[in-house]
Amino acid sequence: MAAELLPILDVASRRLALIVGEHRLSVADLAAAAAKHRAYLRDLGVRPGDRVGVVAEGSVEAAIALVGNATYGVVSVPLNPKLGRLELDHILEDAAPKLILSGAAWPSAGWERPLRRVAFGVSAGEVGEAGFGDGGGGDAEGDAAPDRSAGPDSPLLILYTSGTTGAPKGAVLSVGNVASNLDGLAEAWAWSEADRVVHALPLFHVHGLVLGLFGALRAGACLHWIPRFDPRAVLQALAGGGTMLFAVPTMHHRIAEYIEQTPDLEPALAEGLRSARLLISGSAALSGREHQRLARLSGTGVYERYGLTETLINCAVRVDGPPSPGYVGPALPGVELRLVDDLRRPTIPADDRTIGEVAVRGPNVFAGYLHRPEATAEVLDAEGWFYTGDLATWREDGAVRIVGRRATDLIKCGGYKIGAGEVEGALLEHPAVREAAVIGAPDGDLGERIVAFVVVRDGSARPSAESLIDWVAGLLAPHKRPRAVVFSEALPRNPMGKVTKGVLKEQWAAQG
Ligand code: MCA
Ligand code: AMP
Repeated sequence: MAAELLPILDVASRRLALIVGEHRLSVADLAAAAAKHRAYLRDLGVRPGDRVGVVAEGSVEAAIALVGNATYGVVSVPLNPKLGRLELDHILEDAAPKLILSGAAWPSAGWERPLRRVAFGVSAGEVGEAGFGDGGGGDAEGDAAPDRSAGPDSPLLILYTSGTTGAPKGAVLSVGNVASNLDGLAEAWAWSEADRVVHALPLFHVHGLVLGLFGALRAGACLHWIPRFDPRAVLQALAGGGTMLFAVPTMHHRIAEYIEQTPDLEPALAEGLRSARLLISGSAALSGREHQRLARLSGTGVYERYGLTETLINCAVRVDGPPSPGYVGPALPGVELRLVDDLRRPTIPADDRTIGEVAVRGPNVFAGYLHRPEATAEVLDAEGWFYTGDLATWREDGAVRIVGRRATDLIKCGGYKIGAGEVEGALLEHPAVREAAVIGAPDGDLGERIVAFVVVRDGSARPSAESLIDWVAGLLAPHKRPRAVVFSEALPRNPMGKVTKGVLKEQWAAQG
């Protein structure tokens, strides 16, 4: 089954499958690279079902490793190459990968803990060689065959995701979760082998990895992956034949700004957004203002879809109708969705007004968090309903409008989910910090920006805001760093002693 996730790799075709920088891999090239990768793992003693860490850096090698792992039936644990010490320690302990595949530059200097690190199995130089892919999908001597033994319940990925409290949890996603979800999306988006997806997302989260890499390949389409986001590079890729764009709202915002603020932009690039057939936004809400601006710049507008790491994509605006600003569309085919009240009863009428929590059920919903049955039981009930924590209304035609989140301690910054507690924990490790509270403040570019309120132990030895920001960026992935630090004498607390984050938000809004 793991090999069946990407059936395109069974046919040694010369069609283009993957573009990364100067590398252009045909389907046959990618199939041969995956076969070589499997043989490499096999010779290292890795077997289907084992867990393998993949440092998901911005390189063609990393993309090949993730595809190769999927065809071999090993469980990938994609790692942000910039994970800080606290997160990496935790993930390695929790997921205990048999080995970690990475480029030579990882981990960065200063890492002391032993790691079972090995180089990627296929180098970028090799895939460019003439005739590399002529052997097809795994028939050459010494290659390891694709794994066809596992069923839809076999784990495929463990993706770490932040929660309101504690360290990130490993969401275990199966082959069936991914395959069924991608097929639902293919239907909603009329996604086919005629498409070329463009994206500039990291490969360690659902959006870039599951939708962008596996999704494009499963649909038989080509992926043009830009490992480091740059608005100009995205426009060039679209103008050069891209038909679909996957991006988080921050990227859409920056693309629009770039077009509007570059007076001498080549007309061909300015046309990039217009030439794509489908612009998709997800991972966070796209504001009405951005919807309007992008509709003007693209002619078609942006289609939103909504999901979570634990459930993959739940809703998508269908491409057989117009974009629907403010709505994330109806549930995907195969996904059951309902809105529930505070007691988790499905009492919320489809009146586009009454707010409830989104609950979903279906083959897209994960099996649980690794080693965390209690955390799993909090979100997944005995009947298979997953409670998302997202608040929404819905219409009679099923269209869902996300209006907020239950937890104030979850922040979406640039499309990344960040638990306030994790950032507070990192700040509290600083010797000068006595108390810390973190909020997500509205931000036109990032959606929300992380603002830290800090009480120091000794007012006469106050560290600079920059040094505290750098401190967090060293312990955690840099995207979890505060963008601003406010030093306070004391934190506002309620009678129970809990920090009142609402007061901090008001304080920030007043001073901003
Ligand atoms: C900055 N950097 C630092 C520091 N400050 N490094 C060390 N110390 C510091 N103090 C580094 C960063 O690591 C980064 O390096 C570079 O400087 C720029 O960082 P930053 O300013 O954070 O980047 P940005 O410009 O704000 O990034 C915006 C972005 C990014 C490109 C939109 O947020 C992004 O890629 N978002 C995608 C998130 C995503 O994929 N979410 C999907 C989740 P370097 O450049 O070398 O890295 S899946 C999901 O949500 C569900 C399922 C769904 O619905 O999709
Ligand atoms: P993650 O855990 O990183 O997978 O983030 C999942 C969360 O992203 C969801 O619970 C939502 O809060 C948010 N999200 C994803 N897509 C959208 C969207 N189109 N509109 C609003 N919020 C979204």
